[in-house]
Amino acid sequence: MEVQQEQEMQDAQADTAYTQVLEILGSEDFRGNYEKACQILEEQLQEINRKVSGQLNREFISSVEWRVKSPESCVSKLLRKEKEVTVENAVERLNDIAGVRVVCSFLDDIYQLCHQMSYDYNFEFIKQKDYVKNPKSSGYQSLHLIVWVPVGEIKVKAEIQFRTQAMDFWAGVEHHFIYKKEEPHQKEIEKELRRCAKAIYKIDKKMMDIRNRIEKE
Ligand code: 0O2
Repeated sequence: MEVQQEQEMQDAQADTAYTQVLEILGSEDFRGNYEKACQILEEQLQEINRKVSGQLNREFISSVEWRVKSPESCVSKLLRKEKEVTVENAVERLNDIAGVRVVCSFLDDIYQLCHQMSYDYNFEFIKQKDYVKNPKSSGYQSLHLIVWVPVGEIKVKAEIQFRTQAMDFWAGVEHHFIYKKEEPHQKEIEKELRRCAKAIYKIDKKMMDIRNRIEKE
């Protein structure tokens, strides 16, 4: 067989394999358990919110959002990680097929909430990534908790991102315009965004100090 024909056959086989993986990752059967895991986490976060907001006499959590990663995004992430595109690899290698994002006003609240989630619900812990203490090279800050969530008879991996409103503003803008993209003036913009991220950290600390001062009075 000629080299070109052989290449075409391999490409066609890869396309069929990708299509099958995309179909499974998009199926109700597959996504249902991840959706349930997100709903369970949202309920638990809201329960903590009700309890702690009452104790603090102020809003503890500003928002909770969740999504199940799209099949296309799972495949792109596997390719970015240079892993073979299979359903098994998606389940094993991707920590954020179930992704929950929780936003608080204050910096110390995100740590308290993360602690409280682990303490109140006794999750099987996988890992914590503190991109607030160690921001990513982009400037990205958030606290990530990766856990197993029991869903009926099985357990499902989920990532919870804890961040302040200011960090969320930064991450939303950066995700929309820059993350995983190649823009003209990319380097310049990335530098500006890193500066903004540092300014946001300072503002987050300042806002916390102001709140502490007022609460002491
Ligand atoms: P999307 O489009 O938001 O879903 P791991 O396998 O756990 O070691 P992982 O998941 O490869 O690590 O990487 P990481 O860096 O912890 O990122 C997890 C998620 O955090 C990302 O998911 C983003 O949601 C967010 N994130 C990480 N870095 C950045 C960043 O520089 N900017 C923004 N805006 N968000 C970031 P995805 O799948 O990459 O993206």
